[in-house]
This record gives sequence, structure tokens and C-alpha cells, in this order.
Amino acid sequence: KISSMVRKSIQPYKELMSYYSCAMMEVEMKFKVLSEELSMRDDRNPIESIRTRLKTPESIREKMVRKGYPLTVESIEENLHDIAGVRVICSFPSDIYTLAEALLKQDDVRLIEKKDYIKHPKANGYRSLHLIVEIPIFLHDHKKTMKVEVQLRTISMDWWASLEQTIRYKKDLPDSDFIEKELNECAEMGAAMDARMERLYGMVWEGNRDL
Ligand code: 0O2
Repeated sequence: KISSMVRKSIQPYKELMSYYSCAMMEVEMKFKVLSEELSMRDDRNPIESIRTRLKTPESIREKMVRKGYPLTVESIEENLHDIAGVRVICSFPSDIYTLAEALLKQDDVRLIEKKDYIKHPKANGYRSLHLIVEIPIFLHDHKKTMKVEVQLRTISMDWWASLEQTIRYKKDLPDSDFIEKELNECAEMGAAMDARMERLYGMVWEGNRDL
């Protein structure tokens, strides 16, 4: 009896997570379609890889408590915008903006929020383009609109973010100007390499192909 009560009470949460999972698949597919089309056009793939993730129950709980929201299914859906996440790793910085623009032009995609941490990097050097979008998912008897967080970054931005997380992110380290300065310098080196590689690509492919 108790177990059936528990099952019943977590059912709405499980349903919500499954809707997020569907929305995440929709967005992933949109990028796969764009990748296919742009690869035909340019003879190269602007997307290196796509990763998806659903926020874990512990992480949802921690964020709700930290932000002071009530722990209900309705409140989770209303207040958390990053339960479904799609991370798109691009070859060059310009690919990020081409892909973001192509996604946002689609008539079933609505932009809720954009944070450009490439034009405005975080103090530690973090770079990525973040979009919160809303897209419809079509269920057997109704349509539901869900939010998905899209993070677009280059390989070098991803490499930095992944190592920075290993080194520091969310660990209770004291604020250290030294660590922040080091991280920032590494991020700037990454950005300089991105710009240099993109310039090289432009010289080879858009200038003289016989270089
Ligand atoms: P995970 O494991 O990637 O899901 P908040 O979520 O409250 O911290 P906000 O404003 O909702 O803040 O989010 P923001 O800053 O737009 O982006 C949050 C996400 O971006 C993080 O998700 C990370 O994925 C990434 N991110 C932001 N800043 C940094 C950073 O300094 N270093 C690294 N490595 N990643 C960062 P989660 O949920 O924290 O983690």
C-alpha cells in the first residue's frame, strides 16, 4: 500500500522528466539536421559532437533549495530552465553563431533567454553561448511546450570548462586571485588559438585552396 502511494506521488515528477527528455531529443535532432545540411554546403561538419544530459534529482533538489523555491513539480517546471541540457561542440567560433541563428529562426523555437559568455566571458574566463529555448513536444493527445538549455562552445572552450570543473567549479575552495588569473590566462590562450585556427581555415579554404 505504501509503495503504491509512493509510486503515485512520484508519477508526476517522472512524467515531467520524460517530457524534458523528449524535448532534449527534439533539440538534438534539430542540430543533427543542421549539421547534415551545413556539411553538404561547406564540405565540413560545423559540429564536432553533441552531448545531452538531464539534471539529476539531487542536482534539481539542490538548486531549488539554494534558490528558495518550493519543491513541487509545478515549481520545478516554472523555475528551473536547465533541466534538459544540450551541449553542442563546434569547430570554429563562427559556427556557434551560425548554428544559434539557424536554430532560433525555426518557427517552433522560442528564445527565452540568451547569455553570451563568449562576448562577455565570466571572471574566471568561462566562455560559451547559452540559450534557453522553448519548443513544443507532440504527445499522443496533446502538445506541451518545454524549456531546454543549449550551450554552444568550441572544442577549446569545452576543454577549458571541463578542466576548470575538475580543478575548481563548485568545490569549496577559498576565492583565490591566483587561481582565477591562471584560469583566465588559459581561457584567453584557448580563445587566441580558436581565432588563429579559424583564420587559417579561412586562408586555406576561402582564399587560395592550393596554399
Ligand atoms: P552542469 O553539471 O553542467 O549541469 P546557476 O545554474 O544557478 O549556477 P545560471 O545563471 O542558471 O546559474 O546558469 P549559467 O551561469 O547561465 O550557466 C550554468 C551552466 O553553465 C552550468 O551548469 C555549467 O554547465 C556552465 N557553467 C557556467 N559557469 C561555468 C564555469 O565557470 N565553469 C564551468 N566549467 N562551467 C560553467 P551547472 O548546472 O552548474 O552544471
